[in-house]
Amino acid sequence: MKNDNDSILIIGESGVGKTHYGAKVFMSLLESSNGLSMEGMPANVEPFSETIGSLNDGLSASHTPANVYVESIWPIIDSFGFRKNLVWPDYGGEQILNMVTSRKIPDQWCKRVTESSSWIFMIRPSQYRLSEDILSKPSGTEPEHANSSEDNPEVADQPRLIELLQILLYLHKSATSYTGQSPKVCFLISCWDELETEATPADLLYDRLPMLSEFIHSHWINPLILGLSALGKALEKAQKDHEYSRTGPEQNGYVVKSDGTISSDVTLPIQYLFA
Ligand SMILES: Nc1nc2c(ncn2[C@@H]2O[C@H](COP(=O)(O)OP(=O)(O)OP(=O)(O)O)[C@@H](O)[C@H]2O)c(=O)[nH]1
Ligand SMILES: [Mg+2]
Repeated sequence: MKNDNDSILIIGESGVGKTHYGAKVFMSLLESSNGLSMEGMPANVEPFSETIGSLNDGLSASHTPANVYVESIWPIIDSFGFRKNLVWPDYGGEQILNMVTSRKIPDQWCKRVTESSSWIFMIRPSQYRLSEDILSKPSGTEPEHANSSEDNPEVADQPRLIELLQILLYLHKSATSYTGQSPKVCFLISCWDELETEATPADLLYDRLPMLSEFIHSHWINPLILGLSALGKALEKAQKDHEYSRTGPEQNGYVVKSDGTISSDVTLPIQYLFA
């Protein structure tokens, strides 16, 4: 039987955790204990195989080169027996930043945005500065992966993320104006373990990025906002975490549901989008 293809567009700037999440989803699909599982041979797994190898060794993997865009195709089955081919992308997050700062959308990205019916919009709060931080902290104190642009280094983080969402929504709406269908979106707050909070994902977003949170709530009546710790803890690139390696990546990592409860099934965001 032929499966339908279903593309989830993963949207996230550099360093939000796209590649590690992709690798973790892939590994979870191979376990039968989750709501979604792999049924059949995945195609083009290379984008994630290096990261899977690193995680098995208790190491963090590298940044994806800026010009790379690759798609892996995973034949999946859900708990009701529905099958599809999940098309999962990986790319260098600079491509997202460049679209916002240059306001030029490459044709391939237009196609991806307009043809996808579901988006996972990844946000890593520790990468962004609130406006008061910009006034109080000297530049140079940003985390390793802070997103900046040579063209426009000081575009504040929240307006930039809002502008990104507006561009994507505009593109999607222009292409689907006859159906009026807007994409299903999951806002995924990544690297949750580094936030050290008991808040629900929606409250955390409002607390850390209030302007972005207001924008999201003004556009979606009941937005799906979840937390994610793909790794469960921070890993180093050179220093192996033997405990992580011994227990295995499968035993680490979780999703924080809307009500603040934890699930070890990192495929939950996909299940919600497909529901
Ligand atoms: N603490 C913690 N760190 C994480 C988690 N997921 C990813 N990271 C770290 O975040 C950094 C960036 O993760 P990547 O998956 O490479 O991010 P990316 O979005 O693919 O970035 P680009 O390839 O640059 O676009 C890496 O150093 C990871 O080790 C997590 O769940 N918790
Ligand atoms: Mg990457």
